[in-house]
Amino acid sequence: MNLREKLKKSRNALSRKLGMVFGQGVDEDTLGSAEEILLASDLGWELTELVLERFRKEFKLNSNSNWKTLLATILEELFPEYDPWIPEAKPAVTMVVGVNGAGKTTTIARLSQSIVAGGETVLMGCADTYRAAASEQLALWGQRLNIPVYTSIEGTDPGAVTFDAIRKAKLKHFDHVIIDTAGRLPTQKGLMDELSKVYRVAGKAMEGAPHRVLLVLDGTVGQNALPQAQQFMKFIPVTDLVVTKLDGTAKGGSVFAMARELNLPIRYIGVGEGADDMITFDAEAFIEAIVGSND
Ligand SMILES: Nc1nc2c(ncn2[C@@H]2O[C@H](COP(=O)(O)OP(=O)(O)OP(=O)(O)O)[C@@H](O)[C@H]2O)c(=O)[nH]1
Ligand SMILES: [Mg+2]
Repeated sequence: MNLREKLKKSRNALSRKLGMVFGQGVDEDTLGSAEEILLASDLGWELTELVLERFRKEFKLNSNSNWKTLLATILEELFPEYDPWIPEAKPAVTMVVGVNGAGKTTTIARLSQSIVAGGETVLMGCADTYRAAASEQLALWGQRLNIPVYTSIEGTDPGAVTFDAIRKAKLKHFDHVIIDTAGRLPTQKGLMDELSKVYRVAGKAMEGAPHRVLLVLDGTVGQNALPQAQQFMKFIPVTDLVVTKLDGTAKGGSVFAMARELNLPIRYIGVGEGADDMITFDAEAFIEAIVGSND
């Protein structure tokens, strides 16, 4: 996959524009214009100021510094190194949560596909029981990718489906089970309590489950996804982040703010609607794709 191409909008908004501004050199005037560009790229106020401060310092010392190298260095320092997730339990239970339409179901399909490609087995469980269309959507992915899906009829208790899916995965010796949940807003208290319940029920079906909780964030929402994410984290112990739809936005800079503010590893990013349009997040590659050389 050509990540640069997929992240073109963000690269144009950030790197190309900065290139035009810094073509005249880095000074107070051009830093003022850079501020606008960084904010428009959705880096957020705090990070924007941090970047500008580092630029001021560096260019005072050495006016011949390379702004791209410097920016890439600053951004890379924002991402702590996280160990890869290596599940010990079998089945390893992953629960996927997030607001409506964030890309949860698509993420589950893609993740399952990559697990199968790696030679392991996975059961996709649908605890989004409010809409018949939700289980149909997951079932359709299952058919397309040839991956088994556990669903129940509309209106079933999401906890019950979660319990049964995990039990089935255990009984049939699946390596992974991934539980899809209904989209919800953190302001919907009843639905958020229900999510906590699904989480607890998973632990009853299997000790230690769920072994990870992925919070899926819509990249086109950018900075505004942050307060929502923080609310989710109050109800359920989120362990990892997924940022989707980064192909459709110029706000790729928000990924840096998400990593910093939420202090959780970003594991995957979505860069398209297809089954292959998700990649394991790599800070260096991501930065290279949006800061890298000009077109
Ligand atoms: N362009 C683009 N579209 C995406 C990406 N990920 C998901 N989508 C689209 O976003 C829409 C919603 O995706 P779903 O996976 O159904 O989202 P969801 O969170 O399961 O939605 P609900 O179950 O309704 O809460 C679909 O049209 C997806 O094709 C992505 O990385 N890029
Ligand atoms: Mg869904």
